[in-house]
Amino acid sequence: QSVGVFDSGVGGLSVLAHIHAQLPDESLIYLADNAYMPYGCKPAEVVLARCLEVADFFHHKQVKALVVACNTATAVAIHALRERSPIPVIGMEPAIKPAVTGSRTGVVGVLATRATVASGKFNGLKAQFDHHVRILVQPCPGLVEQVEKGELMSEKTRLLLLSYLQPLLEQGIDTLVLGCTHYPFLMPLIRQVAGDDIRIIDTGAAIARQLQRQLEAHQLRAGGEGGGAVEFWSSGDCAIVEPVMSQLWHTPVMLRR
Ligand code: DGN
Repeated sequence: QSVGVFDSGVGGLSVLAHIHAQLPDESLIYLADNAYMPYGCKPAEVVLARCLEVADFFHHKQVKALVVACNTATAVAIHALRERSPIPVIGMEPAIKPAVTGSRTGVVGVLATRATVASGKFNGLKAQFDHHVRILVQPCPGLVEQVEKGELMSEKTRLLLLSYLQPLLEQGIDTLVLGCTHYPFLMPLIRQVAGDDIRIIDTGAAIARQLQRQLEAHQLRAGGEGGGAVEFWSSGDCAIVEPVMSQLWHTPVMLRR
């Protein structure tokens, strides 16, 4: 039995990479829901309905656990997915707690999509910590699209990122939380713009550890024989998505639809 992993597009590959490294014997099925990309600027009902359809796809694949490798989808759909699903469902959450704990300046930045930033789940999380430090939240429309095009280092991406990061840097952040699974692919550019002194937190590794704990707790860990295969699916146009996935996965990907 495989573990299912999905995102609105290619961003969740940043999480998939951590899972594959942490649990190399687990077979994985990744679905990029490109036909409905981006989730980040759609109304919550639309994202929720889509997530339930994606969950049906994985139900037919008989996966043993589901990872929602998208902060936006987690923020709007994780409760509904857990309610309807007998298997463990693991979601993303911007890593505000570790960011706050480690901040020296007491000013922390969070980059995320508009939908994540507008969600009750995110605001509830933020409210737990913003007495201790200032949490500056920056929605970043357009960044997901740049990653979907594979434009990780282009001038257009750099200028967009600069416009989002500059105000945070001017207000003295020392820590930056990547609250969208697409953004780790922009790490080299974020480093270039933000400099070496800023601590950048990506949640992918923590999610992989959480998946491991859940699989162990439910006695669902792979036996070790013949596992470790990764299957890639997309609801979008494979001719467009496949090259970008191959670029981000650092290996030619055979995409199914
Ligand atoms: N990768 C998604 C996230 O983590 O929020 C965002 C994708 C989108 O559709 N905007």
